[in-house]
Amino acid sequence: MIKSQNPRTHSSDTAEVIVLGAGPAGLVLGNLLLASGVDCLVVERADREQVQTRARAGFLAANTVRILDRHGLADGLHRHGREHAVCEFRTEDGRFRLDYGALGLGERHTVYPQQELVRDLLTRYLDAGGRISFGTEAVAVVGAETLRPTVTVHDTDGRPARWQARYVAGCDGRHGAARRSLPTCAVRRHHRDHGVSWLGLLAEAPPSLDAVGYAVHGRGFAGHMARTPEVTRYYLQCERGEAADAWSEQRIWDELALRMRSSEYGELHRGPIVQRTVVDLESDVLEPLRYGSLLLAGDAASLLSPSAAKGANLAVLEAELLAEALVDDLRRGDGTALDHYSARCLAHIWRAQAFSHWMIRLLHGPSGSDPDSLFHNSLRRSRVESLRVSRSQQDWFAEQYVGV
Ligand code: RFL
Repeated sequence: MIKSQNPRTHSSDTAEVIVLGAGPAGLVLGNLLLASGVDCLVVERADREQVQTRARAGFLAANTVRILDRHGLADGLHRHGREHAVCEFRTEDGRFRLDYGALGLGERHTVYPQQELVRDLLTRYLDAGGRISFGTEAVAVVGAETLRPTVTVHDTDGRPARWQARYVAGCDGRHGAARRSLPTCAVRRHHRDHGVSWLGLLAEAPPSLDAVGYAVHGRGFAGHMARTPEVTRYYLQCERGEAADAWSEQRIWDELALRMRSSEYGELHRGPIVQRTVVDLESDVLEPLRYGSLLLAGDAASLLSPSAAKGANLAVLEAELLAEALVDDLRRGDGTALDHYSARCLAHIWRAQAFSHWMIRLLHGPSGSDPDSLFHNSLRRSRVESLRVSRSQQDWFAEQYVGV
């Protein structure tokens, strides 16, 4: 039996929809299903504290805010989030700023740490009587080709159990049970390793500039993104396979200062590094996102490199599309939207992948001085220069950068 946070009167081993994972995708989906009276159960491997303190994304697209607004889930981000609309590029050819909020569709980001959004969504879900089982690992989805799929789990005490639903929503990320349960013959997996790694850092230090900073340097890329007035995310391109703790704090700050050319453009606000993680820049997309009664959303459906800051935004968008489709099917007996769910999401996913791929090529060049490296670096410089001088290129950038 499930030790759920809100047992209420539901039968504890069945639900109309079992949602795997309590990240942005799973919790938006859970809230929307609950609001439509669909009996759902969220299964989450981590405990509540871990779920609501994991620092990851922070830049919410305008459309993400609209979705959360539509469902009354945006109070926290309106209270504590901050609007953001400027990028600054620093390269060997100088620096320039793009006020992307005044370009393209005129949309801005809202900076609001992902863990705060997750906390809001979780609180809302539980307050509304939603059922969630923390500390419960989904092992596999069995019988997805039938109308009664089963999720096998290890419950909070590590005991095996089987829970049944009409649908299972795989929102359990790239390494979750949903992906593992898909027969290889039923899905195509597109995977690309971009051959670049970033050391992702969270510093207890105020932002050093009033813009997202993208620095291209002969020693590699460096990035700066505000999170809160006290916390800033930085990225440093590093060697593939390098351990996150191979860098001392002194070396991190010296390297960031060098690559961001702080002696020319202003010193960085230094502070303790409170989180570090190596991210290999990869793209990964599954097609289709449905196998019978199992549907995928968020990182379980597609993985993007953080270069375009789209992952959490796609997760929210897909969760809304999936909730609408499931409600149509379960409440109105109309499965049309479920049939189109995969194609609708994939249109957004590939657009985000294309932009993220473009960003990777804008921000990284080969390090050698052989003819091929020199050729590719000249192309990269030319791309940055086009962005600096071409208004139509800037409009395109702005639309893609904030859009999902
Ligand atoms: P999540 O957030 O990974 O949540 C999945 C949940 O599933 C649970 N889980 C399981 N539960 C039960 N059984 C299992 N077998 C399970 N396996 C996993 C996990 O514990 C977890 O709670 O996926 P979701 O909901 O799809 O959301 C995706 C986003 O989290 C992700 O795309 C973003 O964080 C990516 N990302 C960014 N996205 C943006 O839109 N803007 C950004 O600025 C941004 N910055 C980032 C990022 C990701 C980063 N990392 C860590 C790769 C910065 C970084 C450093």
